[in-house]
Amino acid sequence: MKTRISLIGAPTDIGAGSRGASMGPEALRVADIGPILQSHGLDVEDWGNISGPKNPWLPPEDGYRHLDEVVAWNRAVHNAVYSELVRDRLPIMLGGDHCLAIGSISAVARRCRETGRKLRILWLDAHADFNTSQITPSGNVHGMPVACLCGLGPQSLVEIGGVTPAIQPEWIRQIGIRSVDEGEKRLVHAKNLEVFDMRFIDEAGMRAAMELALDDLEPDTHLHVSFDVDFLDPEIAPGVGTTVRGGPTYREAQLCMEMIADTGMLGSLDVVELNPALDVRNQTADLAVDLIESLFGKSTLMRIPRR
Ligand code: 5AB
Ligand code: MN
Ligand code: MN
Ligand code: MN
Repeated sequence: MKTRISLIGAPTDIGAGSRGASMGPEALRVADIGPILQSHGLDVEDWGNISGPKNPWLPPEDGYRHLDEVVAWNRAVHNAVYSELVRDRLPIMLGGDHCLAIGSISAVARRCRETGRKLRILWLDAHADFNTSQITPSGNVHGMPVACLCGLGPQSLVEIGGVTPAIQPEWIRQIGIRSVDEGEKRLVHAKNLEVFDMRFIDEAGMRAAMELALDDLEPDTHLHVSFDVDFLDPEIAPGVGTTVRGGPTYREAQLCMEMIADTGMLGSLDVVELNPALDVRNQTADLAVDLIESLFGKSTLMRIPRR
């Protein structure tokens, strides 16, 4: 796995339905994300925050809230993430709301096209984020990034990576899903998204879900993790805008991260939807950093039991 990491803050809630995700990057820094990763021997550069338009907080127009501003932020994220990939570093995009994954993943896909590598995306989330302007119940673009990346969205967003669509639905595995809107559900089925929802995790377990989500990786596959913090059960992660009960427990989330780390193939990461305005004593940021440590290989394994 790459050990050279670049932190890129993207302080905006431009695509969200509640304000506050714009404070996410600072909360993750207060939770010591940089120094903690460094303590595991990783080379960490913190690039500070990129900038973009302020949030005018207006109602949706033609099915999108703040489309122009969302495009501007995603262009900035795309450029920042792409530059770090070209420098052969592992970018961690600190959101910000989840609309920013359009910028980061389009950059990763562009770099994979140039280097001839396969791309696998793990989408850790309570939500499928597969809405379009026709079917969205809210107009909030943080509910649409997966659709936009697959080419279903406004021209200005789907073309950010140069080639449209940026990715294919087969490249994605969604994990932890438990809230999908009616029209969105039909689209998920129509496009054959591979979803390991909470029902699957309840029945088969996180281990089986992750084994399937990580199977058939090739030695040079680029693994991108898009970590929406509302993936986690709200009992342990209250600091998000759109809580949905019944998410992974602390141990299930740890196992998920540990199994990703074991592949040694992590190439880029988004940490999004953390909302410090709704958090209690920064506990959700602390938890996110704890899980990210596991994602980078901190193991809780002390001893291998033998019979
Ligand atoms: B998140 C909802 N499906 O489209 C919508 O947090 C919620 O990035 C989207 O996963 C949640 O507004 C977006 C109801
Ligand atoms: Mn979500
Ligand atoms: Mn999301
Ligand atoms: Mn959310």
